[in-house]
Amino acid sequence: MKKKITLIGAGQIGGTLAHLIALKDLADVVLFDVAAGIAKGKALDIAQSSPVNGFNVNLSGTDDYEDTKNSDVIIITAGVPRKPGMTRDDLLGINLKIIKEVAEGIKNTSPNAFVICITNPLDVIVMALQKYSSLPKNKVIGMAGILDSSRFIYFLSQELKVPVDKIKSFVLGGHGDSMVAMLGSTEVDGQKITDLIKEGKISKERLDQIVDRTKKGGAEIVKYLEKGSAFYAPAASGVEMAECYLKDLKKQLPCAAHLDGEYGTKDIYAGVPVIIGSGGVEKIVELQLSSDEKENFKKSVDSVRDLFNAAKKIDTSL
Ligand code: A3D
Repeated sequence: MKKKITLIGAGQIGGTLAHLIALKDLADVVLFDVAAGIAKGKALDIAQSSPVNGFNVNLSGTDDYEDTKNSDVIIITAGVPRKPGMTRDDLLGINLKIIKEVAEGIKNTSPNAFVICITNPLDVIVMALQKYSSLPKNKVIGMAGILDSSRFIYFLSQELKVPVDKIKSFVLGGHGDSMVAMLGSTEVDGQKITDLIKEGKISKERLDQIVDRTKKGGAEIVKYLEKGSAFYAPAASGVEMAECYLKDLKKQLPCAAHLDGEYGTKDIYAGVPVIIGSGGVEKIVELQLSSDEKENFKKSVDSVRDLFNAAKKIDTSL
């Protein structure tokens, strides 16, 4: 039997997720949205491309949680995206309310699902989702690090004229302006980026500019689009996580996971490398960080904690 992926939110990312999942023949797709027409319309439109693209999955749209029952994976994008000039944190109040509703909708209908959250502000919303739903922490995870790392790798590849698949890097911490590009773990064609600086292949200043562009990568797109935020790369990143879980690939991927002592921090979600397999988050990988990286990671986690404290003031049940 085909696996079942429910997409809560059938907006820009939701629709792109559905399309990518169908093209990969990964699973049947249920698109759920409070705007049921959008969910139904997008499901039908993508389904009508199956003769052209040759995929064989079932797609449907709904605004009834009963139709999402027993999903293997749930990917949540329900919420409001940024407008130009807004930070992700500005979305807290409105998206917190939406995520509470979603948690109520999924917790009893799909208690065994692997739940991937994409709604911003990411780390705080995924933490709230886990608390509201009481679903197991290793099955509730946030998508951000794959996207941030992918942006960084793309910018490096453009700068150094090296194909993206020859570059390895991680961007960790919270999905905000304090995210941390792990330069100590960044390799270009097998060489450490720090060695490339020593050899004069890239200056420290230029690398700092690329790191800064990565941190502001989402805002750069929001500014161009004027309405809405990035959706192609975020959707591709979400699908990679879902695929890794469904196919038990056990890849190491940077994701927002619940930390319980790892990286010297407790009871908070933040971006770290994890192994995803059929058990959900099977392991949190602890990288050796330089003292600078440690300090920046701590600052980033502190800003997530501050924002979660702000969330607790909005909803004291958290
Ligand atoms: P958009 O195209 O507006 O889609 C959101 C959808 O959510 C709309 O179709 C709404 O009708 C729907 N919705 C609203 N309330 C509910 C509800 N209670 N239940 C079900 N559906 C609801 O936004 P988008 O797809 O561009 O972005 C979705 C979210 O992802 C936003 O919060 C963005 O900020 C966030 N986002 C995160 C990243 C990360 O890397 C973490 C990247 C890009 C966007």
